Amino acid sequence: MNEKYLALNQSELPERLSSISAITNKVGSNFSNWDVKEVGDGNLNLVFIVIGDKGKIIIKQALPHMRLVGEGWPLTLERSFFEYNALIRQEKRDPGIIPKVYYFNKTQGLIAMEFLEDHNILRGKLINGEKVEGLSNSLGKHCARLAFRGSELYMDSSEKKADSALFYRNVELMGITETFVFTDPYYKAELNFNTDGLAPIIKILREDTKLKTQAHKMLMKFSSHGETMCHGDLHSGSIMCTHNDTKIIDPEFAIYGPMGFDLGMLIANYLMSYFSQPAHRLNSIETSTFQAWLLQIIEDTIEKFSTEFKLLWNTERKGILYSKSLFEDQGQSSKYALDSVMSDIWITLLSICGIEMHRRCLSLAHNDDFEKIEDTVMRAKLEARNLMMGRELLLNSNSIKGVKSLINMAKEFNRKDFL
Ligand code: SR1
Ligand code: MG
Repeated sequence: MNEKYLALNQSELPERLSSISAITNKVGSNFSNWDVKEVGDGNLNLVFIVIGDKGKIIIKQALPHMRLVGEGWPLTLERSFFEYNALIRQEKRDPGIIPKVYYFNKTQGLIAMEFLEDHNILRGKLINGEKVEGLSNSLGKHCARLAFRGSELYMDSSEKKADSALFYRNVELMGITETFVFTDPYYKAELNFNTDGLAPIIKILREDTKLKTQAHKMLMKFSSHGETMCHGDLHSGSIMCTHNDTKIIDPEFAIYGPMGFDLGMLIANYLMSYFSQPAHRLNSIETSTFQAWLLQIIEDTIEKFSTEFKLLWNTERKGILYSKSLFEDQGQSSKYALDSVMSDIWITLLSICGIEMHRRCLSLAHNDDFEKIEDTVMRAKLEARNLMMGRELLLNSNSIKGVKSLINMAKEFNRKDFL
């Protein structure tokens, strides 16, 4: 496997991986019996399930181009290096949240990891109306642990600086986010597409210079405020669940960026699921029941995040930021400082949430929550609610006080018709 990069395919994979003991230890060495399926449905990579006499494994390999667009959009294989490094850090900062990693090969852009056989992608589960026990607990705590333990609230300063320097080299994937998330939704970019009928809403968004300024204020934060390591792409397609267990996958977009980035993207994906529910449930009772569950998930996730972040603040704050030497050691409370940090995270979260709600309907990479709605008149009507709430979040992130206001706002936009 140390030869030049070559993309794997189903027929050649067994022989090519048969000499890697980290892999044969898991699936067995009788490679002629391996059953291999390519199951990747993401935007960037190949993903294989390999089943052998002894067990099953996932092989993820980066392609030298963007799978979604094709060979016309070349990409380096480096993202796999960043994904591997992010996985290691996620496991250290929140043990058990990622699939087990067995092997990494930089030249081949290849990671071998645990096959989460009983887990499914959260987005599909939400489209099907399946609830997940413990979802908010796992993800709220995870976002807090990743944010806190990757920052100089916790890390040794030189280690954190070295780590952020490493991840700042993930320029290609940062570039994708900078373009497709923060910029393309707000003008007629070449690769954009949208549901027919949304033109009046798009006009409102693209003519609003204050809105575009807010979006790029957040881009400045994203590209220049390396506060902590973020997963970088924490949407419902990067989360896998059983009915009561949650794992996070695909951190190839990992960056050192603002606290609140991951949580904002996650909440946006819950809100998009919320607004799309009328198209996926059989009747209004089912719709409102599942929508109520989603809003509860949002509320609980933010609550778990806050509680965990506060706990870490009080028990693990050993870095240079807001150090105990300035507060507790002087016999003073650090509550004002904590509230101020939390308030910044909240404003970032709301703004990123609004931007993610925009890009998933207007830019290149859309969500199945809306995309699977065949009736385009209905899709446009539901997307319009989502887009307009995204606008409200972005314009008024400073004045939305608390999660209850966010929940009430979602209910209000869910009742409105904009088209
Ligand atoms: C062109 S890549 C588009 C999107 O797919 C990934 O999952 C990220 O969300 C990225 O923005
Ligand atoms: Mg991904």
